[in-house]
Amino acid sequence: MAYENLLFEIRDGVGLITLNRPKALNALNSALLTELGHLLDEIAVNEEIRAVVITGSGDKAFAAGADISEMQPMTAMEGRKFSANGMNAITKLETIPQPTIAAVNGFALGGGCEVVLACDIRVASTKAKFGQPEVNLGVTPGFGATQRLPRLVGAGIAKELLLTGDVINAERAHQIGLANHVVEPEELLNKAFEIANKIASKGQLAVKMTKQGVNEGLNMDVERGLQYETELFALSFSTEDQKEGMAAFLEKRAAAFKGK
Ligand code: CO8
Repeated sequence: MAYENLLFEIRDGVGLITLNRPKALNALNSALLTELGHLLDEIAVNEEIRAVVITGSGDKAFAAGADISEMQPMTAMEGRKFSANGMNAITKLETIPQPTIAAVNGFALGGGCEVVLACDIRVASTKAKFGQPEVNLGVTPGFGATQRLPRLVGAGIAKELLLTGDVINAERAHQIGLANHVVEPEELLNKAFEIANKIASKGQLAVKMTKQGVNEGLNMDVERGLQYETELFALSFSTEDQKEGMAAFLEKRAAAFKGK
């Protein structure tokens, strides 16, 4: 499928998605969000792709939020549809089997920050800025921030960001656990790909089951989560990768995983 608001390429088993509306600071309109949902559906079933990096085009923004000019005249029901479309696409980032890494190159505000929150790992450039400024516009977040931000950084810090609309820099984002790493702008994609390539070199079934274990476990009580981990662990022994990974260790050689 051809995309008008996204760029996509595959580099050695790592998918690179670029949000591509630079004139509007990559603001997320309906067309972009629909395309993102379709692209993630394609990625989810593509076994060639073992990790995904997502970034914004241009040097200013990852995404400066949902598209305000599209949203301004909306009725409540139109707003609901807009939110559901975005929620659907952004939740796919969280639930596709492959790990996702946000490479935050500039403003990640509102819906842009919510895309970042749905990724598994976040790398920020020193130029990145994060915030949930929805209260400045008289609306609540609509693509997951009230739920994902407190789970990531704790309710107290999340509420301060959500209720004040404050924009924070990369260093503060790192301090609160919103960014895993902060690097110079020219190193951003290298760092994101370094992590993605490392993940891509591991046993892929184990990688996917581990992501699933964390995601599903966060919605369970600890006892059921631990039981779920036991089941995933058992399941990993049904794979060729488990036999190969452990044999390679014992034979003191690198494992040749097949993702089977
Ligand atoms: N939507 C639409 N266009 C935008 C957006 C946006 N979110 N952000 C920037 N743009 C456009 C500007 O209108 C401008 O267009 P033009 O050149 O045609 O005038 C162009 O991008 C460049 O922007 P600026 O001139 O404003 O650039 P500055 O460097 O002066 O400022 C900022 C950069 C600080 C990032 C500024 O653009 C800004 O504050 N943007 C809006 C940030 C914001 O409030 N984001 C949150 C939006 S709300 C949201 O995301 C809710 C998500 C949930 C939705 C739920 C559905 C119901």
